[in-house]
Amino acid sequence: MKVFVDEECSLHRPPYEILSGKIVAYHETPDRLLQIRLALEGDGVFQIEDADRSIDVQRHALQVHSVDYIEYLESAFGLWVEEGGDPEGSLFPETFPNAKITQRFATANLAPRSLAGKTGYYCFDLSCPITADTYTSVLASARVSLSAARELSRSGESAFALSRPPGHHAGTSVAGGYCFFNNVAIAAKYLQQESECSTCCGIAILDIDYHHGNGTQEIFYSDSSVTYVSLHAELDYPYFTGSREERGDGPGEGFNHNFPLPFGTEDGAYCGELRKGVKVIKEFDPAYLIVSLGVDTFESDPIGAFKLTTACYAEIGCIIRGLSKPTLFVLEGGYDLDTIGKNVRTLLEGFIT
Ligand code: SP5
Ligand code: ZN
Repeated sequence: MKVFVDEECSLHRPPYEILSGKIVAYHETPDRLLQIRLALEGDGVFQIEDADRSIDVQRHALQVHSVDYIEYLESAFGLWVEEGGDPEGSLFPETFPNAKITQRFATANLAPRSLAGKTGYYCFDLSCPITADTYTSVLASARVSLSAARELSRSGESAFALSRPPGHHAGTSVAGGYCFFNNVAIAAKYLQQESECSTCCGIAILDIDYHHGNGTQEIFYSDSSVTYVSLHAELDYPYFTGSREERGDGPGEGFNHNFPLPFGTEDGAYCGELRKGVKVIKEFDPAYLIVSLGVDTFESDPIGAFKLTTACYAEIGCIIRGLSKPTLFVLEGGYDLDTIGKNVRTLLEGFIT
């Protein structure tokens, strides 16, 4: 299997985030990519390939994200430094446009004109600081995803996008949960455009990250050509999305499927729910499958609370293979550096063998 990479994915390196009121070391680090790459290379099972630098990433990102959001991400850090921000520092929001203070007022749906206002408007938590290198890595991450998608559309061969920052929490106009561009959504739109019949090119997105992919759900919520299936922790971050009742809207009704699971979920129960999700995808019969691949479901993950073992990842790979679809795997979360490489490799090997 081909594995796509781009060294610019490792430039974004914020020193800290704020969780539970505490300044903590940033969980989503470049070492995550390094550990996975070390586990995949060396014995010829996986072929590492550089992403194509000539891809116009912004043009593809515009199929998913609003132009004002993209322009904000590109320009925010420079504007902040012009206002006196530390060139070595991180731009964080200080307020958010909570609907309870904005929704009754006429101007409240317009992007604020101040940089501080925009920084809260385009973000929903304190895990997406913007540094000098952030946008370079955001582009690189989507480029890796697009390069792997292109491999899939040209050869029909399944591929893995080994990229960061991750994407599934990023919505049309909002960053959060370490995510800025929604790499999976950008790949899905690309695959539809490349296919001979874009309106009938069904795509299934299977999200097995520990957290609900609120961004991916939002982007395709009214879209009947993309079915979104997510297994995630019921009572954990991002807290406001991911219930079973969220089934899609308008033409997209019935094409969004959430499987919220309890804290402490173990291998057997997880695979049982995964088989239900896979059944939904089988009935949808997509042209392509995209997997939001997070291994923060592992028992020793520092921010997840499921209890999956490494053996379970082999089973997950095998269950996904049962769909017999050209499959694009895109990295999302997984924060235990000692096991992330082994777990990703075990899942991909379960899929190919
Ligand atoms: C892509 C991805 O996996 N993003 C996850 C972002 C999660 N951010 C909030 C984490 C909340 C952690 N709660 C602390 C529990 C410590 N035991
Ligand atoms: Zn996650």
